[in-house]
Amino acid sequence: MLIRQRSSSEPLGSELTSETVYQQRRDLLKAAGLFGAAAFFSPRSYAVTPPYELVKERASAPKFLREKIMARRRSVNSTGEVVTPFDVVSTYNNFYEFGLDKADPAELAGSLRMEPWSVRVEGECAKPGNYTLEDILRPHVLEDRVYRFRCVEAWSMVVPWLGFSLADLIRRLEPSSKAKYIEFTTLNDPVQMPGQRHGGLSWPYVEALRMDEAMNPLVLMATGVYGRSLPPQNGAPLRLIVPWKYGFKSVKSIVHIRFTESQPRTTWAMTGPSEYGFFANVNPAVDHPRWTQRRERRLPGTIFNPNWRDTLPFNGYAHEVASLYRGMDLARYF
Ligand SMILES: Nc1nc2c(c(=O)[nH]1)N[C@H]1C(S)=C(S)[C@@H](COP(=O)(O)O)O[C@H]1N2
Ligand SMILES: [Mo]
Repeated sequence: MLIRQRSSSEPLGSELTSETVYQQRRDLLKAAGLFGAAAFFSPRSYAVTPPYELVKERASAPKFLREKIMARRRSVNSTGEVVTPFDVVSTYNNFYEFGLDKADPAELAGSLRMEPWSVRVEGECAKPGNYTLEDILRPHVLEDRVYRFRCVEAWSMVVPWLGFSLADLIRRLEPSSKAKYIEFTTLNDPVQMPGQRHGGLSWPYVEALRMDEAMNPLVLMATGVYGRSLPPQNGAPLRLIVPWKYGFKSVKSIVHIRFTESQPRTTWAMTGPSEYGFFANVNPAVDHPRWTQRRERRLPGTIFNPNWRDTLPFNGYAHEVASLYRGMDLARYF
């Protein structure tokens, strides 16, 4: 019974077994000569899914969120890759509202007030309005989803996010036939966000997806990571995760959602139109003007071992998303 498919309702191995037990199981399989076969025939099997330790809830997250997180659906780490440690995921951040240095957000975002939190929904939809975070989350079952995450700066991580499909939220909001895009905006509050007091980007941070991209089941509205609520530096209490696009599309700390007919003006595409496109699909064949996108540093690395690896088209999610771009010249629409 060691080699088998796991259904998504079963708990993760990491919750049931310690690292040692896992290692013993691996050794046992190896001894039985089964490990290679298991890895080859059953990449999603229990035995070969790299486990990860869940992290204890530390923030004083709202009660309803803690309850939702406890009741979440567990899913499999289908990347087949080892996840990046929580310590790295929560201390090496891009969140320019809290400074330009990777270490700034972990140091400065702790003051972000997440209660109360609401999201204003407007534009081409039947259900506009002001939704509290609880309103937004109420009907959705949260799920652990391990995704590769690739920054435009050529580093990458593997992260166990916790959230629900954006498509389910969009269906609730009933976009009209005129809605061709969905736009997301980050909180704009220079009192809480020191980076907004010193220029940098034009605030607030805005990102958007074409509606068919947004409806793809991979797109996650994340509210947690590593089995706990999101640390503020990772975009608490609600952020987007679009795993086949460069990290900058995954907008943090969302307070505003708008359905539009025309393509929204997004922050990075406005800031550097020759360097950052609207689509921003991970594409090893299209270099950034200042560096190659062929390879990436998988975190954590060291100066002695930067852990370089080849970047995959659509960050390895081509079979799920390439059809969205059929007939498009991806060098032109980068
Ligand atoms: N509001 C906002 N969202 C943002 C950013 C930002 O600066 N502000 N940085 C983006 C970039 S460039 C990346 S790589 C990811 C980083 O997410 P992480 O810190 O959770 O790894 O967030 C994205 N979302
Ligand atoms: Mo990024």
